[in-house]
Amino acid sequence: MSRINMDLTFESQRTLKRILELIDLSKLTKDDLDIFLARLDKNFPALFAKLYHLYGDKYDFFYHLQQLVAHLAAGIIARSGKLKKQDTLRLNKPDWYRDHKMLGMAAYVDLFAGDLKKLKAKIPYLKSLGINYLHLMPLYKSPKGDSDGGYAVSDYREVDPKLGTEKDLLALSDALSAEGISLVLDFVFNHTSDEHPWAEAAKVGAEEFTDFYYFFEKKQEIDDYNQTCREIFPTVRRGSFTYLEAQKKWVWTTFNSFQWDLNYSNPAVFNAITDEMLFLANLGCEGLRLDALAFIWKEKWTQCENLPKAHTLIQAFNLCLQIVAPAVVFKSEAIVHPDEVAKYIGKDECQLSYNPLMMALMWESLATRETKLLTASLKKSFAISPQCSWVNYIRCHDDIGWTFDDSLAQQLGINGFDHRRFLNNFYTGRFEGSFAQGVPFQENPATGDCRVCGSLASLTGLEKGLEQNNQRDIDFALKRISLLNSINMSIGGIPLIYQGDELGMLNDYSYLDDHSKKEDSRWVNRPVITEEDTKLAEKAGSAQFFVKQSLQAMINIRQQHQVFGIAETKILETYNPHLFAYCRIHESGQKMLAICNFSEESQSVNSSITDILASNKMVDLLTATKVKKTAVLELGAYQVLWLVAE
Ligand code: OTU
Repeated sequence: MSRINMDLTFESQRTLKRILELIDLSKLTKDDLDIFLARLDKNFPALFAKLYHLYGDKYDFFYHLQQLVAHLAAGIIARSGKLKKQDTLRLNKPDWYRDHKMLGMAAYVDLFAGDLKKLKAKIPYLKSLGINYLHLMPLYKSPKGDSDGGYAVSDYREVDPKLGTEKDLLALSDALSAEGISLVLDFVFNHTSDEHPWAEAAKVGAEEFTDFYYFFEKKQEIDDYNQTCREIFPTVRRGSFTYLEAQKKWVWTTFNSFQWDLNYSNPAVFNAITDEMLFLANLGCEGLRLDALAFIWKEKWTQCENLPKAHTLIQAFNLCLQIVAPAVVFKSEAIVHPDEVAKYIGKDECQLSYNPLMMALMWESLATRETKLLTASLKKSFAISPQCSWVNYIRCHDDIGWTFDDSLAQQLGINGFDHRRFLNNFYTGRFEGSFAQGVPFQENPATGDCRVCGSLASLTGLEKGLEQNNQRDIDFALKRISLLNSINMSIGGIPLIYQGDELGMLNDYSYLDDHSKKEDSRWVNRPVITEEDTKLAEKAGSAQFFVKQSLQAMINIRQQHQVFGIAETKILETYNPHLFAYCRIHESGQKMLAICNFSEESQSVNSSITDILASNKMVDLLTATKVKKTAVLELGAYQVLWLVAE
């Protein structure tokens, strides 16, 4: 083992030396050259090892490596002085994303603001909320009509003309950074649209591009793969392949038929996509969301998901960023089994990751009014590297997938299959007595699998409550919203608010009238946010006002206490099936104990749970009231306590 490593290190150094002699570095300034060489010195051996592992058996490996180093040099040249300063800043404070002031929002440019220029005008709104991380949904050129909400990219370097121009994007990026808001962009690198120039070239048989995607002439080939691959969009088409009439070939399409999977077994694809990635980095974003990253490596007779070489690839991309744009971090979008989610998280891979397990199980606990699965699962999976951070969320632009660990559920007496069916029924209103108003997504008749769509407010019961004008139901829904928000804001990680959820926006069914959207129920939770919506949340007494105010109050508390930032999270047992509790422990010794009631009945907990605070006198940060340590603590319906020692 060590011998192989030693050899690779030696070979990497020798290779780098040769490459540097061959490529033109004359366009780099003296400073840039120094930086470039220093970063290569640090990162090239690892990059070489990864790429050798992926592509070492290709006869033209060296050629591609040389091209890559040339691209990296060009990336440094293209990076602005301002961004280079940001690189230094971030390198000196690498854990910036764990700060207690971090607060994210995910938004569609058009739905949230209209276009990029108008979005600039919304910066004061974002600032008033406390947002300092803004994820803009894909804003690149994409096919007319259905483009999977922009996730079918036709050109990574061209802004969707509906939204503006590259100049507008740069202006926005500057304006955001001037206000201390980190821009996060999508890196849709598993696939391109079938209208991307690479796809167009492949269609007409341009040799260089036929290996950019996975094409198959024999049906047997795709039948083989379909035996082991999970179907992601089964209502679009069965299996993972699309037949191209004109070419008389199948093409790999994990998602929609117009989204062609890139072939990363081809080193030219790695290089080409690295170029696109560096372009995005040089626009000034500080985070790249790695879309559908679980699918990027394929091998026959496997699930073609979460394969070891997918990790190698992401680490290689990460090393390229370390060399050119170290201010930029990766966010993993792995909506998969929790053990697999964890594998993408690491300083050298993805520094940030969505937390789909907690998201799904908060909804699970709301439905069951029980917290055993949430508690046991987070006890097992919440802790990650202290150099990394969760991005916690309640809702996003997608569906809710029930990605919990079946074997752990089994230990608690829960059958995974039946439970998912129950959850799907509950959240799509098919379960009697359910408060939720959601819509099914991608029901698979073969497996019974299904996911759920709907806005935070509609899934928690606000839509039904308002419709029936039932104050009791409205109050419960508002409490459920606060409960979920409270966990998102305090458990540890960057809380990500999905646009409109801060305003208590309900489902939007207008997608049913749009033929390019009606088949994709995720549009139910992608409403246009109008001025009226914003105003309604300012109208004292409205349900929406309550949603916004209670969220804002939590944000304000979060910003005042470091314990919400770089601190350890301990998931606690409450010995009450309806309660969920955790303690945040800051290195200064400061602690915050959160206790949450997931039922509409009052619940009590033995006060020994507060021993962890080591004080008889406590304060609930949420209500700013003193709490005395008596034998039992009482929590009202859906009540949450944020206890600290007085
Ligand atoms: C992502 O999600 C995006 O978030 C979606 O909006 C896109 O449609 C999709 O990729 C394709 O670009 O299937 O329903 O198991 O769940 O990566 C959401 C992982 C999705 C997938 C996830 C994907």
